[in-house]
Amino acid sequence: MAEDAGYDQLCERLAQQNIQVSVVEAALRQQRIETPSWGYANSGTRFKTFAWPGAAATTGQKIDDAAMVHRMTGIAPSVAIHIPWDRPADGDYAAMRAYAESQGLRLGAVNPNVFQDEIYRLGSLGSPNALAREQALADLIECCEIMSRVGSDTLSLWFADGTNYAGQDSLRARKQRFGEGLSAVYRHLPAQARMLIEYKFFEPAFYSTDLPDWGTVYAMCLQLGPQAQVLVDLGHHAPGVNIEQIVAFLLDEGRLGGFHFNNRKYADDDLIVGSVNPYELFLIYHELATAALGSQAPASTTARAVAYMIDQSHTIEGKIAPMIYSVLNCQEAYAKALVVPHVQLAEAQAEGDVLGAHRLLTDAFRTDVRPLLARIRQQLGVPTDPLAAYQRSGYEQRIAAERGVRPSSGGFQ
Ligand code: PSV
Ligand code: MN
Repeated sequence: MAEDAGYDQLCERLAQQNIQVSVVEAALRQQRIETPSWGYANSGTRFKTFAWPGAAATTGQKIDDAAMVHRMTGIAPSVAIHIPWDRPADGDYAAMRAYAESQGLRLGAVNPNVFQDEIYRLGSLGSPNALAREQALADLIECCEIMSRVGSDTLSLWFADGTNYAGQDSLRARKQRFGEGLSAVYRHLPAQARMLIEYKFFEPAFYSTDLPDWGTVYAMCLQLGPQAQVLVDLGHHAPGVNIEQIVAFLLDEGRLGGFHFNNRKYADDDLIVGSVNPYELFLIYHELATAALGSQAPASTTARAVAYMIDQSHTIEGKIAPMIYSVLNCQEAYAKALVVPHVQLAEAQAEGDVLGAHRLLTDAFRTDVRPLLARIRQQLGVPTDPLAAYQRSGYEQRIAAERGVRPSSGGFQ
């Protein structure tokens, strides 16, 4: 009842601001967030991994958990895979895909791991060791083939490459090796597929990182071609960086490929997205929603094709519940971005009404969109309080009893 009153009040306010509720609701029903297979397995810090009872130990279990997140939220219908962590022992990717589909899920971005083999001590594509570069290329090309087998159109690349000490390697040579390596991978991309390239300013390399920022990756993408786009991981910037401005720039240039959502206080903390800075998440969604609802190409088409993915590894808060909470935080941020009165905002901006424009935006951020989200969840046929429903479902207790405590994970079974 209270929810209905809240919903009616919100609709009234939106009508006054000439915002069509049907457009907002349709956008929310179409929202999609991909969850990461690695987020369901045990992982930790460099100090300790606290094994969570029932955490997924096989790719089959990761798929089961991702499917549960989708059943609770209705907007997380795909799961990203990481190779070799999710490589099937028998190489049967068709079986993996079929299993995911039987659980109502799609396999999403394929993430090659070219950072854990011994040969990658000095890097992968940027390594001074030609054998390491060859191995990396082979691993990356394997992922292009896996994409075709699992029906994925997204190759999501992140490289741990860099140096720890000044003088350790030639910075220009590393740049050139990356240019050559990425071009070779680009030639193996399946037709219509995209290659999303992630940057990170430090870690695990501490002196230089080969792809440290969006500008470097953007320049590489321009050389590679239109199928190469930039992936923004919210944890991969120095403190204080204006991420929404990076998003706006890349949208306007048609080169924003996707997101790895998470939140950070200090470095690449991998915390629940929106837990530290929900305002930043809202401002990012504001850029995306403004572009997607508008008609100015290439920003509008680019915004509509963005791959929204979560990249989080929870260490002490469980696995599935924090993933659900993360999806809900993205949904709430998007809903708030959708209730920004764009026409009035543009007018205030054009008039140079600094405070007026700012207030329009912050009023939208302060709007209680929960009654609207409850309505959307009813429309999607999922619980109105997904987190509470998950906690009541008994799933957590069941997987803890069935799977036990398994410190490591890997392989589709
Ligand atoms: C690296 O910090 C990263 O963000 C990359 O996306 C990896 O693929 C992922 O985390 C998991 O290691
Ligand atoms: Mn990432």
